[in-house]
Amino acid sequence: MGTGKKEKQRRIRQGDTRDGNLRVKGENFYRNSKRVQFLNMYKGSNDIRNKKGEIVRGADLQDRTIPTARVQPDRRWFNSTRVISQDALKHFREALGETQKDSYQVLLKRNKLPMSLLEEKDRSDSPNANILETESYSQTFGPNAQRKKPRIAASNLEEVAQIIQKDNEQYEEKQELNATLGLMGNQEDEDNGWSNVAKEAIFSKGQSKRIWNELYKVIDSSDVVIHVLDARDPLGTSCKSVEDYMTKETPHKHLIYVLNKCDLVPTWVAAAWVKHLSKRRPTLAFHASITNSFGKGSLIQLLRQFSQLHSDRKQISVGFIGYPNTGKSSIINTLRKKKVCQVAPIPGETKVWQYITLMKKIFLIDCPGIVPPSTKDTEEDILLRGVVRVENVTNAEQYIPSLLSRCQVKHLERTYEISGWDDATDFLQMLARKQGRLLKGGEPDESGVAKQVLTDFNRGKIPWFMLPPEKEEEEKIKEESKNKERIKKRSNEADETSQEKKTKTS
Ligand SMILES: Nc1nc2c(ncn2[C@@H]2O[C@H](COP(=O)(O)OP(=O)(O)OP(=O)(O)O)[C@@H](O)[C@H]2O)c(=O)[nH]1
Ligand SMILES: [Mg+2]
Repeated sequence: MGTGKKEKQRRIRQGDTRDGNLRVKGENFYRNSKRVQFLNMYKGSNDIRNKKGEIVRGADLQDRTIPTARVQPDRRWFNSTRVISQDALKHFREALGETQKDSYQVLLKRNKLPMSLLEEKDRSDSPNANILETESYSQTFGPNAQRKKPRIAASNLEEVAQIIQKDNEQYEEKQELNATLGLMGNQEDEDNGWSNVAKEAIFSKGQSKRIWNELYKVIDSSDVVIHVLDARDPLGTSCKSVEDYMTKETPHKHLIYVLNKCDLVPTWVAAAWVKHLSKRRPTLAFHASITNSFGKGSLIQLLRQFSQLHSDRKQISVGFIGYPNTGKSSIINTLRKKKVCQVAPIPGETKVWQYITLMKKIFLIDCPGIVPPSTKDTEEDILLRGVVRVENVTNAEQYIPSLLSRCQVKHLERTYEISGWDDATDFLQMLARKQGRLLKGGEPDESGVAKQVLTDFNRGKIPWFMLPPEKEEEEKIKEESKNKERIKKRSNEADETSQEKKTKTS
């Protein structure tokens, strides 16, 4: 470091030929005010004494005079600064909780909100007693305490039994959910060589670990998940456990229903189902067909809206999930107006997930069909949802009675042009004779015909549909009133005839 002259010498010596306004070493050796203040702190730290050696003025830190300074009274001095009053918290919870639960509203920038405040702890698992929730503090403790005896949850044995039953049901539901949520608890039992029910292997289609892994891949990579339902039996083809999983683990993903195959049911049934399902989630009616579709415009419009919501992203992915054979791949083909996914009238056509570009900003993901394992579903339920390939079923005729119970007689009569059967066996025999499907010795080929009927049922040749719960009740009430009217008419007629007889005899 040196003065300007020395510095110039050094640069010449070292061959530094740069010119311009270079900062040279030691160019500015003046101290600025901050530095001066800092150094004075050291300087001024000595006390000043008089000749006798008494301190006249103490060093800075030895000074005894009390400065006039006041601390601002604020509760932040005494507490964590992240404090919110109970009222404000309650208000926040109510307002945001409502928005979060409403599937028609979207919370943007959720990670900037204190979402953890919304989650109230699951009290059922915590051993802490929450006395103050049932009794006020002053009634429980202190001189005015009124609580003498402990409160017992049940007053007699019956109530205890009820409580236990309720707990048990909750526990079983939880177990079932755990079994379906990828942990596949049921499967392990089967690996050990035993299971609760003897089930044919084909009835576990769509439940394998491989398919569930595909499902999780699809859910993980999509922002919008479209749950495809069969309009003929939407409740049967909905996967409750997957929905529960999504609301719990991925609440920020949008889940909507698409009611496919609307062409196979009357319009009023589709409308009733849309009304029923819309209470839970946004629902669209759809008919997948490349040439003659329904609902395509509104679905694309909805996807566009989602992509606008996430305009900060480069693209959004839309996953299609649902039971096998509900038409997930067909919907994708319809949206693209081109055959981009393999489609077949047999379940399990799509084997692995597949990415398809719909627009620059919207990607679609096709997923293999999944079947949530459930202990409640019977084999008939599974078969009649079109989950299983009919040709692999043994003794197909055993499922015909439940099939007949789901269809109306007039539809069966119209489809097969036969009438007047008593029961399922009679129906099959009649049909076999009509179609000339006989075995050796003139025996009707019941199992072959049964398989054909099942296939027709699943492919939509036989019209059938389930009604939403509200409609079902309405229909019941209507039928009851009709029956009553009929009975009234009959009794009136009987009265009239008896009166006529009386007049004749008199
Ligand atoms: N009538 C009618 N049939 C449909 C409709 N959508 C799909 N299908 C038929 O349903 C069958 C199954 O369609 P896919 O698209 O292969 O079903 P998927 O859900 O992809 O089935 P997996 O890949 O096995 O899970 C096909 O034969 C389609 O022609 C629809 O809206 N109306
Ligand atoms: Mg498919």
